[in-house]
Formats: sequence, C-alpha cells, structure tokens
Amino acid sequence: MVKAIESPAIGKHDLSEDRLRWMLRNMHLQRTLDNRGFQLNRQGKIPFALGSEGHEAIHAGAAAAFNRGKDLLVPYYRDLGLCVGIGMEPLDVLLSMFARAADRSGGRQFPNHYTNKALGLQSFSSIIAAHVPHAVGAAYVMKLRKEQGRAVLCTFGDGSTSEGEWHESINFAAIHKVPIVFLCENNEWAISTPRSKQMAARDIVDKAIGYGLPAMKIDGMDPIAVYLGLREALERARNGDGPTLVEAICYRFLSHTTDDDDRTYRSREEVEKFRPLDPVPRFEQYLTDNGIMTAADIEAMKREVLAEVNDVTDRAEAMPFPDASEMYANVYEGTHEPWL
Ligand SMILES: Cc1ncc(C[n+]2csc(CCOP(=O)(O)OP(=O)(O)O)c2C)c(N)n1
Ligand SMILES: [Mg+2]
Repeated sequence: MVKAIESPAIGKHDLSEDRLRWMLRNMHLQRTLDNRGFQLNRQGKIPFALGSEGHEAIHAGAAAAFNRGKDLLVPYYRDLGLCVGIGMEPLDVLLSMFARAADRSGGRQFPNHYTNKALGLQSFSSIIAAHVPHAVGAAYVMKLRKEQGRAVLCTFGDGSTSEGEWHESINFAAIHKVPIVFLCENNEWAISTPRSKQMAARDIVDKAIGYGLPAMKIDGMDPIAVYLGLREALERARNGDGPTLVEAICYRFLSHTTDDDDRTYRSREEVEKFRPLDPVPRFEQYLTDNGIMTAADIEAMKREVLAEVNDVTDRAEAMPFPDASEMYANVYEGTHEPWL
C-alpha cells in the first residue's frame, strides 16, 4: 500500500485548539533554538550547530502522535523539534551545544545527539543509518516480549536510504513485522548531494515496495498531515500489524551545518522557490484563518519563547565544563543499564 494524504489536512483531524497552539509553540521553539545555535557559533561560543529550518512541521506532527511513556524514539541529528516535542527540556539543548558537565552525555556527545532514558529518547550516532538496525532491534525486543501498545519511531534523512544498513533493517523489520515506524524526512539534499544524484527511484516510498512494506507519502510542511499519517502508522505498529515507511516531504532551508556553505552547491533561486512552503508562516495562517489564534497571540507566543531560550542560554553558559578526569568514565568501564 503506497498512499498519499491530501494536504493541507485541515478540518479532518481530532486535535484540540490547545493541541494546535502547542504544535505552533513547538515549531517556534525549534526555530528559536536553531537560530540560537547559529548565533552562538558565529559568536565563537560553541564549535558547531545544526539547523532544522523546514523540518518543524514534521517534528511537531510526529511529536503529537508519539505516545510519551510508552513509545521509543530513535531519531537522527536533525530532530531537535521532535526531541523537544516529546518532552526534552530546552536547557538540555543548550547544555549539549555548550558541552557542559550537566549535559546528559556529560558534555562528551556530539551536539544535537541527545539522549534521555526517562523520555524513551535513545542515544544515537552520526553515522548515517547506523541507528536504524538499533531501532529495529528495540522493536524486535518489544515483539518478543509481547508488549502491546508500544512502538518505535525511527527517523532519518533521504540520503540515509542509500545506506546498506537501512535496507537490511527495513527488510528484517518487514519480515518479522516488528512494531516500528520508519519516518524519512526527505529534504531534497544530503549535504551537497541532491536527491537526483542519490537515487534513481522517483520516491522513497517506492523502495518499500521491494520489501513488502506498507508506505505513505505525506506533506512534511503541514503538521496536521504529519500527525495524521504518523498516528495511523504508529497505531498499526502498536496493534501488532507491523512496520510502515512514512516519507515526509520537506526542505532544508539552511546549510547542512555551521561547517557547511550551501551557496557553493545550490542556487539562491532554488531556496527561494521553496520559501512559500515554509511550514511556520503556513501554519500560522491556518490558525489565524480559523480563529484559533490572532496575530497578537502569535507575537506574544514568539516573545515568550525567545525569553525562555534567552534564559536557558544564560543558565547553560554559566555552568562548568566536565572535569578532564571524567574523560574515560563510562567508556571503558562504569555502569551500564539496558535500555528497554
Ligand atoms: C556512513 C556515513 N557516510 C557519510 C557521512 C557524512 N554525512 C553526514 S550527514 C550526511 C548527509 C545525510 O543526508 P540525509 O540522510 O538526507 O539527512 P539530512 O542531513 O539531509 O537531514 C552525510 C553524507 C556519515 N555521517 N556517515
Ligand atoms: Mg536530506
């Protein structure tokens, strides 16, 4: 089954007005935190930052469909908004950027590589698609233990679907019908490699057909469409009906990271062509058109988000770095607890 959800999915959802406002706040929080990372990098205060501008609707919609306290999230580095959306504190984002000792990885993990066991947010690596077999393994454990009502949500970019590990994982998950949803955040680029140089298939959902996996392609610039698609796919997994591949179409508006300059490989015209699809103003328009928020409400929300981000920036910056004596703690020795 390959299917598309019409977008915008407006009027066909069960989300309360409070939940819709929460989604917009999540999107603003993500963008504000992203901007803060780029600012701090340019000020020379942090070595590296990564933006997810253009992915906000995917993150808000997926977070709304995620079942906190039950589901497991195995994300990738561009998922700041999704991690915050399932409950990660903005302070943790800044502690990761500043590499402070109070960071959950002790200030030693790469920025944007979050973890939080209590939230079911599994640590992952930068190696493209290396986390996908881990996610499938976790879902296999859920199946072996006959745990109903739980699922794994595993995300990755379009480029990751060219990796051997991705194909092996999808194949295994489909054969064993493990409770997992594979969410591809298709932003057209893998650093400087456009999708046309990454794969000959027209759509990423096409790859599911060869593995006998249900798939759906959705508008990743519309948080409601993402919520509806993910809710359906996660429910299927939680009910024991196996995995689904969801392809969410979005666009990467910024350079890959602060170490990259996208002007060297793509035109400004291309970036501007996608601007009208920017999920943040598009969703604001929906909320004001439907009388859910006024322009003044949105301005107040943005000010409140900025004040929170300013506060956690100051707090994180004031905290100490890890002590050098901690360098090898939990690397070659130390406590180890299983995840599930
Ligand atoms: C196995 C492997 N090869 C190459 C890299 C270098 N690399 C880091 S991010 C990236 C692009 C991945 O693109 P995509 O999966 O589309 O995710 P996006 O960054 O676009 O969200 C590459 C090639 C890597 N980290 N791991
Ligand atoms: Mg990509």
